[in-house]
Amino acid sequence: MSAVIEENHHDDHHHGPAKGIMRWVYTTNHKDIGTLYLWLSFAMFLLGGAFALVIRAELFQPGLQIVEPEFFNQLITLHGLIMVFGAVMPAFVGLANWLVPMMIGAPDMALPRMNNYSFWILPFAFAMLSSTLFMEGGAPNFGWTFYAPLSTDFGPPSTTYFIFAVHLMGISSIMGSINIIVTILNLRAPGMTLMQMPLFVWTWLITAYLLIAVMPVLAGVVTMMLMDIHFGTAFFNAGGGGDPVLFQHIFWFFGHPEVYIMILPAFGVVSAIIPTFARKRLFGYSSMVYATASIAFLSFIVWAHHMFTVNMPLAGMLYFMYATMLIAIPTGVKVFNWVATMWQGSMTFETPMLFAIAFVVLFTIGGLSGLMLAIAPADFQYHDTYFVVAHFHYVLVPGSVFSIMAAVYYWLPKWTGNMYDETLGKTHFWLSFVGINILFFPQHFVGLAGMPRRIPDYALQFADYNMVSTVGAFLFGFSQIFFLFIVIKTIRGGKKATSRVWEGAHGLEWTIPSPAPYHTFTTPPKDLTEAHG
Ligand code: HEM
Ligand SMILES: [Cu+2]
Repeated sequence: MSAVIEENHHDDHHHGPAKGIMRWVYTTNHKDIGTLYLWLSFAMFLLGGAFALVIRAELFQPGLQIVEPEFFNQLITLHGLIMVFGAVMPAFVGLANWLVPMMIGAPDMALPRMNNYSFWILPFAFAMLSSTLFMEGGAPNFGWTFYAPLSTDFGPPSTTYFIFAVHLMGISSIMGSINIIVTILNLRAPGMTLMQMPLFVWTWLITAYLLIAVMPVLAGVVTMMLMDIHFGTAFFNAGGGGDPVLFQHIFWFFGHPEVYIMILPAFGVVSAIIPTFARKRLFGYSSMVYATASIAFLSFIVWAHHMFTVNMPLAGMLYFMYATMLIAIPTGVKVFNWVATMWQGSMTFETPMLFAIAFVVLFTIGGLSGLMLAIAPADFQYHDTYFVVAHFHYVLVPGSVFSIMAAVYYWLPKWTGNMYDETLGKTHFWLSFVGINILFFPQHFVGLAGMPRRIPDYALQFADYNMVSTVGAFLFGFSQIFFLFIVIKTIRGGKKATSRVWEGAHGLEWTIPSPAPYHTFTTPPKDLTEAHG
């Protein structure tokens, strides 16, 4: 084993990191840039979470007036935008930056300087988006889906800054995706074929293609909004010969693949963690790869399941209903393979594994409510209710966010050289697990009973469930401050981590010391036996 470490480790050709703040401004090192993305994502998660807690406080009881309805709309809009574009997406790009080069045995990302730019655009984009709260007329108030003509004809003046911020985020994502694709296709260690890559690398390769395909669509629709607002066009204005429903088609042609952009990398993370703590190779590696590719393909052809109530032709409704149900098949393959990997494994339940198992169980709950939403006639009842809010939070929070937390606990010892405190980790897990289910599970029922989303007040019969949900929100919210404490504590010190860290782990990143040296694999690894689980 140490021979493999020595073999794969010698990188005495390079100096260490520069000193001081300028290190982070000028860095082109994939590990530094990974760290920057992860901290930005955590900051955005806390900001988006704070907005969510104010919303939940307002919804604790009907008739409360903690915030004005107008401001409530702004908070919901910014919460959705910041959580999706500021928390979840940058977190996965951060993981890709840290892990992809190490997992394929490459010295760095293929385009290091572009990597620096891709990151440093984001703080400006989110500063601009958040500062709309303090602008005349307030922040965008039309939901994260910013439907026209609500956004174009009735939006606040800050809508233009929102559009600029979306353009910047898109440029960052597209540059980041080009970098990931070029790195994976060109910098793999000699002898590592595509079907030998760790699944996390596969999920990112496919996600990067999705991003390159749909971020320009997002840029297109906000540019058409800009034209309608400032240059007198009428793309989405029926009075001017335009079509408001056209906006929804273009938005969701981006929007649905977008939700898979937030979950495919999570599938990769879970596929790395479960084999490690089950001490068994991943079941059905190639079927996992094909399932990921088919989910990505199907994600392009189902967008109008978000629009069943716009009065589309029956044929269209039937097509989008059945096409959406098809996605359950490759997703089912994945869940089956994770369960089959655990089956008769010698399992241990360290914190990453607890988050990974919770991901499988709770994401499946989110998937099942997704299937219910796909049934077009039933969706007439569910559409724009809290059932939809419960659905997407189950796939996004115990889904994407739990996988990111699992990833942080799993690879933090490799990044810092220190083991985190297992008892604290497990406490954070159980607080999050209980909090998230108290928060979102009751929302299924008020939704089924007809409670609309995006309203600051509601009928009395929904009060009990909302009270419970708000208690869950604060429990979950505060346990994330605890998570921050655990991460900082681990960075500062703790039990030293070995190179392998986890006995059952597989992957080239576990063949180098912990903490991972500033430069790794400057000479391609020869021994690839460890390459994937
Ligand atoms: C941390 C715990 C979270 C809490 C307490 C929370 C709570 C909420 C609440 C109360 C709403 C408003 C629902 C309504 O009245 O219409 C909402 C909407 C939303 N949330 Fe969350 N959320 C959380 C995490 C997340 C995460 C991690 C994401 C995404 C990655 C997310 C994405 C969204 C989106 C997209 C909306 C819809 C916004 C809109 O209607 O325009 N949330 N959330
Ligand atoms: Cu969708």
